[in-house]
Amino acid sequence: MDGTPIFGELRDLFDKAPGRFHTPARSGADPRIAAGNADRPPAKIVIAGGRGVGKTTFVGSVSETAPVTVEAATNLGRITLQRDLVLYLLGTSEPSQAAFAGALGAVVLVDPRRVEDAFATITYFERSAVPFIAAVNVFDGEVVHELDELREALALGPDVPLTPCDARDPESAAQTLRELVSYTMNVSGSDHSSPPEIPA
Ligand SMILES: Nc1nc2c(ncn2[C@@H]2O[C@H](COP(=O)(O)OP(=O)(O)O)[C@@H](O)[C@H]2O)c(=O)[nH]1
Ligand SMILES: [Mg+2]
Repeated sequence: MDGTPIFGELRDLFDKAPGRFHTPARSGADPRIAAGNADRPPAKIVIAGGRGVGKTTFVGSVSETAPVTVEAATNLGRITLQRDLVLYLLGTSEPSQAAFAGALGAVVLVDPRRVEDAFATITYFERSAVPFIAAVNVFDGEVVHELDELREALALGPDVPLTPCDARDPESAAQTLRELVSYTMNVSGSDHSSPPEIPA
């Protein structure tokens, strides 16, 4: 990322809680995600939301490699925070995936012009053990002036962070990841090491 220290704060967050985000390999998990350094297994963040909301753009802008398409409409990106700490981003519009097991959190991207596209994804994560935040992808450079209205339209719980983001901008995407990681550390009483319940 051109030497830009955009991941500095993210790195610091992980360092504040060593061991907190281990994502042990689970049977059935995608081996490309489950495989990793034995010292610190890779952490996984899901970038979710409806079609065309900017998931691939987000994963691509903040990852050190071009997103890899692992199956239809699912992209994988990678951020090496430290030599032994790799963060995988899984961009997908299909929420009910076994690959979500062990994810440390999810960013649900929202297109402010069609918020209803995010309903199913938000409901999915509300019912799962995966903590999530919502990020409004600011299309057309328009500042999201009515975050409160959007929160209401999305029926977001009062404690779920809602943040504007520009998926095309690495700094903005990295900031969104920082907010998610910071939020997962502050959610009290939840066990983030549990996989989400995958509906049959
Ligand atoms: N103007 C603008 N266009 C965006 C932004 N994010 C994504 N796009 C465009 O929206 C389209 C859909 O984005 P994509 O990342 O493929 O969405 P996905 O289906 O969720 O993976 C693409 O043409 C992107 O270039 C954004 O923040 N602003
Ligand atoms: Mg895509």
